[in-house]
Amino acid sequence: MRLINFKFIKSAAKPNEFIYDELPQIAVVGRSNVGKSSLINMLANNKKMAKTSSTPGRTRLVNYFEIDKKLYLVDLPGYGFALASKEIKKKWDKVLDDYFNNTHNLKLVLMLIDSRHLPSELDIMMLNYLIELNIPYQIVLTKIDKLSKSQLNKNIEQISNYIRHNKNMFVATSADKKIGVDKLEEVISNAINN
Ligand SMILES: Nc1nc2c(ncn2[C@@H]2O[C@H](COP(=O)(O)OP(=O)(O)OP(=O)(O)O)[C@@H](O)[C@H]2O)c(=O)[nH]1
Ligand SMILES: [Mg+2]
Repeated sequence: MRLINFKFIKSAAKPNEFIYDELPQIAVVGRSNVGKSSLINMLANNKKMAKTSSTPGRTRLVNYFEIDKKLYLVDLPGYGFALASKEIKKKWDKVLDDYFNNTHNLKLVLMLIDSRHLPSELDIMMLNYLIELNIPYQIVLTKIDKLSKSQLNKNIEQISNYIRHNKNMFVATSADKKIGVDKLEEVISNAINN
């Protein structure tokens, strides 16, 4: 399935602002700066769809994008922004927790991990959280353009051993080089048609 028409619907900060209609939702999570918004822009083929920033921690809200009147792609707040105050961190975690606990039409989470690094403690926490809540997820590696082919293969091996997930299950992406669009479209269409 091709994803064609992206439309920004709204930003939400709390459960009474979330969207609960019948359309399936696919959420994008990952630490601050991992490339969530850039990935959405890559899929939308529009660099201005989701706000990206070199300043980590900009997307503090749940941002809903409707695609082809078939689904919502949801840009979630990044976790683990080192410079955020405790107060802000608490609020972010709460937004994530609220979103996952209240969104019953959530079909899949795209869990983004930077291909250059081993997953952080917070990534592991998020992964365990998804497993605990029984939420289907897809591991997506980002920024692969920053690595050589051999370094990428090495990192994929290490990351897969580290989190004990089969490396064949990873989707490797680059928003810069537009790598991974077909695979992501396939993953998303499978998720909403199940
Ligand atoms: N080279 C390269 N840079 C990328 C890629 N994806 C994202 N970036 C850069 O990484 C930075 C962060 O990207 P964002 O998409 O804003 O990250 P985010 O996960 O949405 O961050 P928050 O909203 O702060 O949680 C930006 O400077 C992007 O240009 C990629 O595939 N390749
Ligand atoms: Mg963002």
